[in-house]
Amino acid sequence: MAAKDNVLIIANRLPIHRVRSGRHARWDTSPGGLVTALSPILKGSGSGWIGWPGGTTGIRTFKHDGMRMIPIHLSSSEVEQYYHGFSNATIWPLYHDAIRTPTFNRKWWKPFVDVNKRFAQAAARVATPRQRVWIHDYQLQLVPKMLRELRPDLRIGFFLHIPFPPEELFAWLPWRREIIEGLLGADLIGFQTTADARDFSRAARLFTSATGTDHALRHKSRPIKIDTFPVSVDSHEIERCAADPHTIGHAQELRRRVGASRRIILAVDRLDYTKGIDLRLLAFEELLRRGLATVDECVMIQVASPTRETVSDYVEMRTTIERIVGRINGEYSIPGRVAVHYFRRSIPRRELVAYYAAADVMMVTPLRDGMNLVAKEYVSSRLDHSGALVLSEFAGAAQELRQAYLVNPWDMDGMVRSMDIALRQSRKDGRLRMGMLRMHVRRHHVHQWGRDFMGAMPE
Ligand code: ADQ
Repeated sequence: MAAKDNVLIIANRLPIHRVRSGRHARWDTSPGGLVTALSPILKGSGSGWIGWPGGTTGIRTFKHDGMRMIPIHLSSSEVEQYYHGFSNATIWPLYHDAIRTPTFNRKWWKPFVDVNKRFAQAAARVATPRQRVWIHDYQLQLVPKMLRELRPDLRIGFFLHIPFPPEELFAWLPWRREIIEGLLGADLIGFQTTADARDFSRAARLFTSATGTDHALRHKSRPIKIDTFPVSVDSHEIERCAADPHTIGHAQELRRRVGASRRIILAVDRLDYTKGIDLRLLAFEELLRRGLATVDECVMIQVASPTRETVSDYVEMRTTIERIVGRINGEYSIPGRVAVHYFRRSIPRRELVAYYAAADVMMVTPLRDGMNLVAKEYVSSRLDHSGALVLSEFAGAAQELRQAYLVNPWDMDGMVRSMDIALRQSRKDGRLRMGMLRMHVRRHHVHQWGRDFMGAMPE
């Protein structure tokens, strides 16, 4: 997007948060895919960004990286009920195929409505006449309708970063009509895949008075466009980073440290139960158990950044993962040859690209994922067209990255087979696949995604 596209962004989190070390404090990038996607297209644009600054209190509107940051403060009970509760224990599991049973707690609904209202009111206050407003993600699904009521002059877009569930699942939600009517306040609603867009349109026709097709709905005499905008990465920036001598040196150092002759199987995720980390580790254990690979030949590196650490499902999952890692290492590691390196931390972007550049096989095997940017980041980092991507059928990215080794993460035999094939792929086959994957991501980069979405908004 160019500077003239001055757009107002509304997202649950601001793209930065305050980090304290000793007596000093600095702004650091907020974790997660939404910020990774939006930051590069908005930097220096003069756009405003309305969001929660995390734990930081008492700050007012300020400038950062050429953007205007407009903080929305939440009380600790709102964090508990709107964020950890309704957003992350009701909507998040429900929209991810109910991998964990969603909690339907009536006490969380009002705080969810109240916080959505606060975001809408802030936007109504700062938006210029007829400005384009781009609302993001599942925490703010009521904002489009609320904002339209306050400011009918605005042009409103909404993008859902996570999947939209099939109607059989969505039907569980006691507040299903309110949520859909909230979204229908937008002029344009964007999804990651055609299946998400279709499922939303069906649910809208079923649970509200909306009429129309999978791409064009009418509700209360207003037209609403529904479309697919697969999110992507800043492929040129990642390529620049991968070509940097520092990154190349770092990748070589990583390979030397784990043993230069060993093949590296890498996985990078937020520590979330949707990402399938436990099943992936079990598949690696099975690969070793069957003797298809040895610790002399390969090593697995799992980098997992902590999130939502106070939600009980996340605490449980972390314990399970740590137990599996301990068991694999206890069984298979030998002196100087650790089977699984497990890093539970966020690592800086530049370092992450060095990991991608060092990895022979990248495992991206979520049980359900809106898109998954890690898959696209890996592809962008493979400047010499080497490497293999093993990708879950249930990541939105699988709709585009057809030359990856596609797997069903629930199918243990299939996972082991794919890992084995990826480790043994011929140089020629690997280069052919990676070449095509790279071509796709280079063409469909995140700047194009931003332009496509803004281009689909009403004039
Ligand atoms: P996420 O669920 O956060 O995003 P993803 O798309 O993979 O998932 O993005 C994660 C981002 O965080 C990537 O840029 C990755 O590099 C980074 N990251 C992950 N682990 C890290 C670590 N240990 N250290 C440093 N960085 C790490 C949501 C949806 C996705 C969708 C995005 C964007 O769930 O499906 O692709 O939004 O729309």
